[in-house]
Amino acid sequence: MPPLSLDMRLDALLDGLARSDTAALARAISLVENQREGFERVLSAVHKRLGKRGTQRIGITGPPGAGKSTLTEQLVRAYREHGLKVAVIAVDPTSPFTGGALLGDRIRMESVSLDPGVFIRSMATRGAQGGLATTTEEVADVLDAFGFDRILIETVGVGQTELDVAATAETTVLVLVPESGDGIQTLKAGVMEIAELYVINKSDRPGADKLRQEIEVMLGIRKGNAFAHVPAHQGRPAPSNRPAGRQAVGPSDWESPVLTTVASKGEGIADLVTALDRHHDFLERTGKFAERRKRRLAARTRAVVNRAIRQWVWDETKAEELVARRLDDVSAGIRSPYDVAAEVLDQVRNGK
Ligand SMILES: Nc1nc2c(ncn2[C@@H]2O[C@H](COP(=O)(O)OP(=O)(O)O)[C@@H](O)[C@H]2O)c(=O)[nH]1
Ligand SMILES: [Mg+2]
Repeated sequence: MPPLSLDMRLDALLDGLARSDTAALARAISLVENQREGFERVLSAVHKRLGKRGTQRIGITGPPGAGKSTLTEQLVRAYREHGLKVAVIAVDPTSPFTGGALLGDRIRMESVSLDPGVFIRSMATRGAQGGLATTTEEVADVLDAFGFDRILIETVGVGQTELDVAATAETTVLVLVPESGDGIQTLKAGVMEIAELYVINKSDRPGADKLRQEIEVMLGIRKGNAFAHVPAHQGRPAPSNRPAGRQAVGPSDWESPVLTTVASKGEGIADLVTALDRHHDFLERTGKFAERRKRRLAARTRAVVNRAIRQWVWDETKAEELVARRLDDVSAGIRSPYDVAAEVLDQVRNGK
């Protein structure tokens, strides 16, 4: 028999996905993760099955050791008890190899990973040209189309890449611990703002209540004097001590709840599930779900164009050759990288 053509192999893969074959799912994810030939066709085929079933994508972010994996495992259990199928994507931008630092988490998740209604996948930087966030989102699409009801995206920490990854989910949970108390002011700008839900895990330890109050004050949920020193925004008096720029909460606003959990004992998980459902309903009810989805699809289309252009320029035009030819000049200071880049662009524009 002659070897199967790429088209035939992709057809078989898509058939397998349609038949809910888990082996096909694993192959499809590898194809997408490593951007191997034909991955765009798979994603394109998968797209028409998205956005119809009310799948929830949940980002779980926070400093290392906060208990994200423990919490994720508990959420998986809770959702399974509700009869929902759950996928977990564990993302580690610091590890060059898939699996690396997350192996420990994987082993711990074995209690849930033998369940066919659960799918766990680690992702690292490998193959993620054009951004780990885009690749994560594409893998989530495959899982979504396959029929998982909840997709949990856990990151190892709170670096920029991890925040970008978490932002691809429509609900982002920031997990902190009582020990974070002294640190929340020093957390990188953007970390505290990203979350729709705050979880203070390890609340079996002292300081959980204090941290909750601090976060609530910071969010403007609770009156306090944490922002007393902040001048009213643009001369307007800040209503009820809300931080400048934060509006009073109306029906179309979401007030991020601050929950406490003891993930290692399963405490507070039911409330977390309820809060996650509430946020999902909120997004649907206010039309923000559709709005966000559209925004993300526009961003994705741009990202795909960027990735394709980049690949095309370096793999299929003579750009690389020109760079190599000019390197001695650049090194000697005769030409700058900017001169050469302009020359590359000219060459590409002229179809060479
Ligand atoms: N005391 C206490 N320990 C916890 C709790 N949740 C998780 N841990 C422990 O904290 C450590 C780090 O948890 P892990 O889930 O790996 O954190 P991650 O790095 O954020 O994923 C593990 O030893 C957990 O058993 C909790 O609620 N209370
Ligand atoms: Mg972890």
